[in-house]
Amino acid sequence: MAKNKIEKKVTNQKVNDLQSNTQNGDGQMLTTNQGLLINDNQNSLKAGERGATLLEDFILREKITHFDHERIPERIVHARGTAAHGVFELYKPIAQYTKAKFLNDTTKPTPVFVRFSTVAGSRGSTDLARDVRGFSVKFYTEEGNYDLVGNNMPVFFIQDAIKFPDLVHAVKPEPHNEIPQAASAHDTFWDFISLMPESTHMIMWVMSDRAIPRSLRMMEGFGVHTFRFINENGISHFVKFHWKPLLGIHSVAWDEAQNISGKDSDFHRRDLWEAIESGAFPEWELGVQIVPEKDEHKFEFDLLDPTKLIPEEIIPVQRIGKMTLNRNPDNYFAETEQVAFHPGHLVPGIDFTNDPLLQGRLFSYTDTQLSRLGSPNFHEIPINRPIVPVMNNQRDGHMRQTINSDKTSYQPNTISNGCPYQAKAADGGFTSFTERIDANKIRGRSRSFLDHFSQATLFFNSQSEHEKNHIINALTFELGKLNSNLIRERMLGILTQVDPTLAAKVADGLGMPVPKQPQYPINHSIPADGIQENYEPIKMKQSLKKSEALSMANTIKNSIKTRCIAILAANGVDENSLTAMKNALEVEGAKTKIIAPKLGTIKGATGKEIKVDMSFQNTASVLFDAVYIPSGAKSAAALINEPDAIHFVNEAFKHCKAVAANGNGVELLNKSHAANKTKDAGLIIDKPAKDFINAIAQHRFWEREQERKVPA
Ligand code: HDE
Repeated sequence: MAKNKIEKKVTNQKVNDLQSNTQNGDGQMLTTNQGLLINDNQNSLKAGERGATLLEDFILREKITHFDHERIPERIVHARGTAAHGVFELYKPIAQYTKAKFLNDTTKPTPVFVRFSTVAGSRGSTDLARDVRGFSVKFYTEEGNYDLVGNNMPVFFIQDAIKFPDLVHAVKPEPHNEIPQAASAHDTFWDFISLMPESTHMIMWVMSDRAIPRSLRMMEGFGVHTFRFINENGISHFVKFHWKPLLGIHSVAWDEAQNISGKDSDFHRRDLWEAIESGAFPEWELGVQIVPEKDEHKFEFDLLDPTKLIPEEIIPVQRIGKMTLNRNPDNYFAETEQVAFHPGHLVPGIDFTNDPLLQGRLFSYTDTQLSRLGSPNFHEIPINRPIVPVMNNQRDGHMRQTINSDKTSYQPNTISNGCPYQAKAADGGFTSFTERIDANKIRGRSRSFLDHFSQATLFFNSQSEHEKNHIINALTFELGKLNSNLIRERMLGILTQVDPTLAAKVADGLGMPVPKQPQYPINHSIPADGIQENYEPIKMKQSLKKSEALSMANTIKNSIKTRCIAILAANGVDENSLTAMKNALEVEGAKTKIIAPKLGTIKGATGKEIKVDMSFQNTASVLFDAVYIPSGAKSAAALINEPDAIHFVNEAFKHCKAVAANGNGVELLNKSHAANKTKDAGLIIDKPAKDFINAIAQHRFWEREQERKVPA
């Protein structure tokens, strides 16, 4: 009798309640996927000790079959990514613009999951490719998931979604030999770009240092398109989204980027991971530029054109909240790889505009998840699940997780009392913005989209001298890699429309004359009015000549938090000179590593043992932000005898980093290309730690590039 009672209890309990979804294996025995305990995980089942393996070995077959199917198709674009969890905290409600609850409640932080990515390379490609970075944020709000799927550049290459497959085919490795990986410096990319004058503004960004960030934590993010905010009264405002990093916007040098790709192709991924592990949580402020509906046409460009930005001088960015990334994923595949973003994951109070690029994206993202994640049930994967219940009549499909226990899977119904029922707008039901549309159905482009150069010129003119030089060098590098002179010539023609000096300098680097006029493709884009002879790009009035916000030179430079400083030392190093600087740097939040000729320990001048973090064999100066050489006669002499130590200093100097030396440490400096550069503000010789700290906060001394070329 008693036994029966227990059995009944077990049968009545829902199986799901007995199941667990997380597996960390702690203290557990090995099982098959059916929960069978495994007794031997070393040997397959054989006919005799040396015999053939038996087909009946279901344990072997289950294990290998699962392994064979471990990979899923990588993303067509943005395949290489890294992600983190965090929270978004609102500063003050913005009910005047939007009814979105998470933008009105300052008391509840909204959980987020953020995935950063490069665009062109495959999943295993290098982090430091010259490329746009994806910046996708999933807000798990109480009204469902809201995804802000943006980039680290505020504009895009093309104006219409129909060109996206062409763009991506052009930038991906060339189809005949799959070369080059994660690089735009090849014929097909520039062939396409030279025929797409609308990409010129974006090209300025991609050739700038924005395309080689020092850290994912030190780059801006942008929603790119103009979106809409809708308030409780149904009033719409246009909005552009910005993410502003609290560590400032910083980049590396191009030569450095190429070296990092070899020395540590996971550089950005590791940097993000380590910062979060160490408690130095990356932070961005969410900014919005707001344009009232009535001002839609008051700009010198079209708000719907994704190749244009709204200069911050014209519409300031209001900072409305802060995002902090505070937890690394537990499992790369389950979270970072399986997360599925979509610009169409909206909440009430946020809506689209008719930007033709955005409109195309709204189709693409669900479609891509179907082939990548293999099922319309991708929203059930834990990382994609909203924090609110999902109630609808969608059913079944591959890998369905939900066990719907009701009888009805249709609506309206009476059997389930009409449930789940439609939400009224007043109860938070989503309603699209009522936009008046009265138009002919046409395949064409608005004439207001034909200004392809004014903002490219604005961007170039807003750069500091060194940033301009980097753009010129990047274009010379990329176009120099081409096999086709015709493509180079077409690109030079386009550059003449941005800035004559830019075109002249790139042409000079390529050993080519500047073309007299650009050649535009025939039938490139036919304006909506169909007057074909007017399809050529036009230049509109651009009243603003310069925008401070577009130059990284104007970024915050007041902190050395999370910067990595190399301390070069060998036996005989002066312990005080080493530890005083090390401590001073660490107090400011920097990370230091002691680098010596060999791993293990070194002995200080007074005999104290000092642990070595890295040796010249397993690290490189490109992985650090600054270098310090402490005093100690024996140590300096040993380092001078170490070609790798001199190379380390040369490279740091070449990449315009702060380099400090005290006492005998200066002797090593004098053997390097940094020798006798007393006027260089980034060389800190026999000065207190605070001078070095201030120099590191400047990030780089780019002016050094002009003064002295270092053959490192
Ligand atoms: Fe995407 N894009 N995109 N894109 N995009 C994808 O979706 C697409 C565009 C962006 O971390 C894909 O899930 C089309 C602009 C990011 O998982 C795919 C068009 C911007 C990510 C896709 C664009 C972006 C993607 C591939 C032109 C900046 C990575 C995998 C109409 C605002 C998301 C996936 C992540 C990913 C399509 C243009 C940003 C194929 C058709 C503009 C950050 O659906």
